[in-house]
Amino acid sequence: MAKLKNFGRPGGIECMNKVYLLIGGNVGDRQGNLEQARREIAATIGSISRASSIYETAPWGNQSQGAFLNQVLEVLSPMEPEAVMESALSIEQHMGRIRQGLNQPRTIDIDILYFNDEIINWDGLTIPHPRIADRKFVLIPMHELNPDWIDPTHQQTIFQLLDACRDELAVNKLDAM
Ligand code: PH2
Ligand code: MG
Ligand code: MG
Repeated sequence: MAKLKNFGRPGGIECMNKVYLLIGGNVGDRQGNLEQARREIAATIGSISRASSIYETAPWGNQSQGAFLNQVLEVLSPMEPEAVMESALSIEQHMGRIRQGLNQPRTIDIDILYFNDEIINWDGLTIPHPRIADRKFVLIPMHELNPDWIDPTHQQTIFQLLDACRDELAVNKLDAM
């Protein structure tokens, strides 16, 4: 039965899914919150194989809120997409995130950008994340990690998406601190 749920994906413990996550927040101890999120992601979702620099980014959408810190993580996970999403939600919840609607300030947001090269449109779960191509705060750290990654919905590389992106909001690397 386990095989059924895993349809389309090879089995075996050596077959990890490559998952790109965006983490970010603009409330409280922003760096500390990213650090805690990384720790909890590594403990529950899978090992973090690569992490981008941390960027300070102007708020996209609702601009009357503080600047975010954002980071992209490459995670190797044995989990299915739904389980990754549930783990991400539970980390957000116990880190004190209160959902107040779209584009509101938050202590931590964990978004699934990519799950292998899969396109998933289930109730409540859309992968790739639908607004990657519009947001430099996602494309710039993703480009730092893997410029040649092909976005399966656009059939373009991250380099091409970044080159075409018209978002003008500030995205600045935090110096190593
Ligand atoms: N997340 C949003 C809305 N706006 N802006 C920045 N700079 N960074 C974010 O992570 C972000 C945002 C919705 O999740
Ligand atoms: Mg988000
Ligand atoms: Mg989110």
